[in-house]
Amino acid sequence: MRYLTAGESHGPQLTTIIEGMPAGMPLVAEDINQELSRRQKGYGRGRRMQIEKDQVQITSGIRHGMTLGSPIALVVENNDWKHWTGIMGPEPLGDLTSDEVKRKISRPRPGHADLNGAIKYGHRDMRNVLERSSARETTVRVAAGAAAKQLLSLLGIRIVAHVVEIGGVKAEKLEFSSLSQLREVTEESPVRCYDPDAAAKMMAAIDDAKKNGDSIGGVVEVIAEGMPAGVGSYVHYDRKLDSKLAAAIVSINAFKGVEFGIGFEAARKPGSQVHDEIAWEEGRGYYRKTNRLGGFEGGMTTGMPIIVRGVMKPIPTLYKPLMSVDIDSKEPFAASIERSDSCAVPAAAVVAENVVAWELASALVEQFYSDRFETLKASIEEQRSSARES
Ligand code: EPS
Repeated sequence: MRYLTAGESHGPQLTTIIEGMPAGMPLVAEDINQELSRRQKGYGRGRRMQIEKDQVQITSGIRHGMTLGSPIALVVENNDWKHWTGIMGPEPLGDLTSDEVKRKISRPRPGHADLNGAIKYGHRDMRNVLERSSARETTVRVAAGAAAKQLLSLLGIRIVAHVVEIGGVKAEKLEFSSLSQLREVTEESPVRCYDPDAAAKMMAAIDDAKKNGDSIGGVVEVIAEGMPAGVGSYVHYDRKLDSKLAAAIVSINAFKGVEFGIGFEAARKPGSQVHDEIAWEEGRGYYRKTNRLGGFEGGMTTGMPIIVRGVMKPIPTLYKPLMSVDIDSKEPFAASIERSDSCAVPAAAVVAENVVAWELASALVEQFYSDRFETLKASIEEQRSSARES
């Protein structure tokens, strides 16, 4: 499966075209809208989220609530577009020079794509970069992920993301009884955190950052249960599923790192405290007594829960701007101030959940017969039972 996205943050709409989704899978707009609305929430979001109410339009690939096997096109309109038509429209400038276009940006924000993008494409107005590098694009990545989540859920695979750290405040590793319980609790938390004490401190840290014109980052964790063992590959570097998940996480705007299971702790522990002992039980088949490796061995799933964490840096758009250089005059200046979020970690958790879902669904579709959803389901069932008996 693959997808492309198109669209600028203040342009008319965001679009994605998904290819390779099996035919005969139930999928309706509501499945996608639920995910879009989850992504819009979160303590620390800025005013833009009050303007938008993201709703998908399905313009191809689905008929009478079922996938057809043809490309699925999904569109989400930007409500803010009506305020930006003159600035962002596709029509030629007419009598205006590009310098006279409102909201021109010549002062790149440190940490953002602005300067490198301008150098790459030769843009003099860095709005040409900002508009596409904006995290607004994650709206349709989530829309594509929502379709993938539907596929996983129909195959009995559940996936939940939660926030484990914001601005240096770490959540306690509290036990949860099931992924449904984790989902239920974190869905009610304004920062998507399971630990209520840490959540309160995270919100206070976000308030502080906002008051100081600053921004803060954090860590999100995605857990997926029910993947069959043996998905991915040890024979080809580019088919290792953990590497695909790592790339998906780091491709989210502002994400700078990724770890699986105990992650970087593995560097500090002996092998006997890193690897997971193998056991077998009638009816259940093979399992690991612990899950320190986070569901992967040799680039393939072990059948244990997949646990992947991503690190998000603070958003680079600051009300208290850092110093930069004006690309027209080459004079030092305080970087441009653009309206932004002081913390988008809770929203980014939803993005992480959806991009991981995409990679898992995509790996299943690649590995098993997948033109028809029913046959995909049957081949995965067969793989599950042969893994139990082998
Ligand atoms: C973003 C800046 C803000 C965020 C935006 C990402 O938008 P605006 O420039 O319109 O205030 O709200 O995120 C979204 C619009 C979104 O849907 O997540 C940025 O510069 O990356």
